[in-house]
Amino acid sequence: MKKLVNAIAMALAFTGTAGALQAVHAADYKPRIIRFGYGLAEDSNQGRAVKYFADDLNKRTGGKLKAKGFASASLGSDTQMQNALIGGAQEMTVVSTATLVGIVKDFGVYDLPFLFANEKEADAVLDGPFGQKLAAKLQDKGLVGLVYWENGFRNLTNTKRPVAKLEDLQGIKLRVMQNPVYIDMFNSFGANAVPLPFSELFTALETKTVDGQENPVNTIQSSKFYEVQKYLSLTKHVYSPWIVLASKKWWDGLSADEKKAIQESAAASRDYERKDSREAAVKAVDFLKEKGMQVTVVSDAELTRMREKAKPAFDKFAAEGGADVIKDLQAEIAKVRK
Ligand code: KDG
Repeated sequence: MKKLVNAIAMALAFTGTAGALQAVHAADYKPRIIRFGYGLAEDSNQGRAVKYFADDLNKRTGGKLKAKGFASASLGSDTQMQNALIGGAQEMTVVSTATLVGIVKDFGVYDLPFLFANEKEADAVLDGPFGQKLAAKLQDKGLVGLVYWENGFRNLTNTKRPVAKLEDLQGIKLRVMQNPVYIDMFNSFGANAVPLPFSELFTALETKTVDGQENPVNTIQSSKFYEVQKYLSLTKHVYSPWIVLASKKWWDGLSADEKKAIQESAAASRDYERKDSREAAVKAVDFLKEKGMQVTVVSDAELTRMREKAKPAFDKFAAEGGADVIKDLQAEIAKVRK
């Protein structure tokens, strides 16, 4: 009897596999190589998520769609890769939404300080109607926004002094992303904001072209900024999303099955990346302390002062056409907070 049960189980398993294989073969997948460029190191939360996406897509399409990750801005900076996608010279990338403001200005809303209180709010808004509607605006510009990943809450580092209050930022040359909200915000804090591409940041810190920078702790760890930065201040001043992009020129040539497979693998990679990034962030501060960084937890009172100081940056973004998108985003956040 046992032998019969085993035989039936084997037959069912074989049928199941055969069924899955049949589904893959029936789907309209052509053998394709997908160049997926990104800015962080291969051994980073960003690099691990690109690998996860590539493995998942390869499996999902029976080896037909092969994404190849190119780490450390080897295909160019965020803006250079965006332009390569628009021109059809590269298929995919993942970038900070902050670098998209030259293409769709409304993405600057994500750079406003102290918007999201936690990851739950960020996930709900980014994956909900607001985030999807904003991503859809990229289509007219030659880009397809697939999913958001988590870059994370941003914190300050520098070589000059511990930053526990606004006055400690006075005169510090602080590298920021090439984005008017970041430039205005840190100048209003009393720092000297220096916009630079991420790919030039480590060298700028090493040569003391700038005194400091601000990024999530995962990036401070994976980009080894602890080798050239002494002081870390946990401000969590902005929640920074990454967005996974495809070239619209390339995307429009894909079959419906190929688009579906890429969208499913992108969604699976989003869930993996957020979990991986949050687990890594919990351990990153202790790692950075072990590497000799002096960590300052900035008080809520000081964070309130920073929020007030950043108001001109907020108001300027609103006055320059951002008022509606700020209102819409704040309404979505309020729904999650209820
Ligand atoms: O390529 C780097 C980007 O993915 C992102 O990490 C940018 O946060 C960023 C920064 O500070 O430039």
